[in-house]
Amino acid sequence: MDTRIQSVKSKAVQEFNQSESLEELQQLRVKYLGKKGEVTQLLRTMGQIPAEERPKVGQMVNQLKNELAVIYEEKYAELESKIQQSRLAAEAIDITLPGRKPKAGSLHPLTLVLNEIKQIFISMGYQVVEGPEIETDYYNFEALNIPKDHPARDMQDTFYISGDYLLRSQTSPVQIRVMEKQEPPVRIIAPGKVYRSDADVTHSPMFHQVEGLLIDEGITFADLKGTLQVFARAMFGPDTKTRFRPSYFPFTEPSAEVDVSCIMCRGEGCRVCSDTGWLEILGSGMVDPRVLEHVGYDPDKYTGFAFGMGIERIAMLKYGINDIRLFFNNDQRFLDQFK
Ligand code: 2U9
Repeated sequence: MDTRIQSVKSKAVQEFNQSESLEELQQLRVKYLGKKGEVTQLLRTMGQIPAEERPKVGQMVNQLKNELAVIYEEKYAELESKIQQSRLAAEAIDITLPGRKPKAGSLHPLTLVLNEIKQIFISMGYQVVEGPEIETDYYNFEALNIPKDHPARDMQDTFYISGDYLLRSQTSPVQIRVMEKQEPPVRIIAPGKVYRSDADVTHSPMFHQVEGLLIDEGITFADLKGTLQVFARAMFGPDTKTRFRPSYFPFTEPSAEVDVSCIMCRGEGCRVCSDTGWLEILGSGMVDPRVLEHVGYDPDKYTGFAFGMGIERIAMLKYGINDIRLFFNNDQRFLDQFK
């Protein structure tokens, strides 16, 4: 019996010590210490040995049982700590690595240009006013002296909604609303989205305008010229030349389109200005007396000038952009260039 106990002991001790996983260890516990385990079997065979030897053998088997239980506990703790160590090693974080910088956004090129335009006119005492994008026929056309049969009213140009409503094709209705509410002097710019049924590399069905309006006693075309000259130089550089060409708009008389000396070749002639040396930047004119009458201003007492420009056009000229759709595609590679 003694040899049997010794042989179970040495086999068990060796196997416990060699086990490499908790599962294996668990199986060994069942194998030796479980209900049908080898040590339990030893106790069961006690009946076959002489009665006087039983207490001693019983003691030996119990001692073996206790020894194996201790080895099991120690091995269990050792394996668990090994698992813990390898998990910690795998999950280790190198706190000396530099952190990831959050990617900073940037202002859209149209916002940059609009901010610049606003700042120039604010510095000349203008107020910035906004208004609705859905307008009525009256504010978008009638009050601006655009007669019913004018081409600007064609279904092709204007997006009609229903009945009397349409998407404004210019920001002029904003100025009409201001004039209805207040007496001169008026000195405002109206930036915002406008809509026209037109689409190619230089036209988008939605684009942005800034219009300006100044009404007071004794305002002349010289004030218009001086104001727009100051604007052109602030926007395109102090050496910028301006040129006023006669034009026609239903809401201004006389009217003029304004060119600046080409910002690429400074007037020498190049591809950008089609060898003319000039780039058109905006339209302008003295407010037609009929527009003043519409809002109840006395045209014998007050005169004024107005102008309008497309922000996309100004931005395309300023940054040398050749396709208007780049502004609206949200291509990060394009937008990142304006940081
Ligand atoms: C009122 C009276 C007159 C606004 C004006 C223009 C000339 C003009 C175009 C520029 C490029 C439109 O975006 S564009 O296609 N605009 O040429 N706009 S005068 O005249 C007004 C506005 C309001 C009460």
